[in-house]
Amino acid sequence: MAPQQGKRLKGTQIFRPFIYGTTALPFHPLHNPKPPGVPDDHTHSWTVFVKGIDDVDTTYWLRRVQFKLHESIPNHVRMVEGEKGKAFVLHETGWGEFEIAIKLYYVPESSEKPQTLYHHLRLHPYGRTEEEKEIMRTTNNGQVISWSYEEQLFNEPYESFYEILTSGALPAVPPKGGKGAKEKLVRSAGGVLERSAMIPLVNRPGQMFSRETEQVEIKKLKEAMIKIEEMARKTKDEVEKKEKRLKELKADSAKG
Ligand code: SLL
Repeated sequence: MAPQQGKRLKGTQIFRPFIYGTTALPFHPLHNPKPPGVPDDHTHSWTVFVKGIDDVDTTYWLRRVQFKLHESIPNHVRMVEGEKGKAFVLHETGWGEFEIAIKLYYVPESSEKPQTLYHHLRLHPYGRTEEEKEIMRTTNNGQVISWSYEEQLFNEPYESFYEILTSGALPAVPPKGGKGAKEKLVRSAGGVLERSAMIPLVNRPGQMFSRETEQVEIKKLKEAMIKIEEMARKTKDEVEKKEKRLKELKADSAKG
């Protein structure tokens, strides 16, 4: 039976941002030497992880994470327990890409059932174009990064869980203010970021999810939209021209 949680907070939703994904690196005698005992056919080392945005602690809502790897991997179902301020992470080696099932187990106070996410392990540079793949080969020291930003939404949380989520938390939206209004992130003595749902304003190395990234993405989408509208207009013009020409031809042939 679920512990006593008080009542659910009607009409309340609360979210916590997090990141999950994989980072892979090919073995290389100099840059990434193969550790002893790794089978000959393994070509890459890789990690899969779940962590807070900007390395913020997540263990006050996320208790443990189960990673279900490819069945060819010994002991392929792995449970990682939360450690305050640390990512949920597995380090592996292998030769092939596959889908990883990532099951999130929440703290008991939440009374939430576990939820599963799926992530495709990428070992090889990927992208829509050769150019994108080339960028991947030549940046981040050749690491193949496949990370996703996600928001965990708690819908109508129990009162006691809401307390846990919000005690020491900062507002999700930074306070509006003059130029000097800065986002302050609360760090405990150990340097652990506390219960923040804040999305960083700008990128830092290894932290690519921020308002800045969001703005760049929005700009890209807007530009793409303008391009599409232009293409649609051109096509429409061409169709109109052709219809006109067709009419003329028909009129001509009617004349005999
Ligand atoms: C593929 N369908 O053919 C995928 C399977 C399996 C990857 C990939 C084994 C590691 C180990 C490993 O990398 N398996 O034996 O520890 O690409």
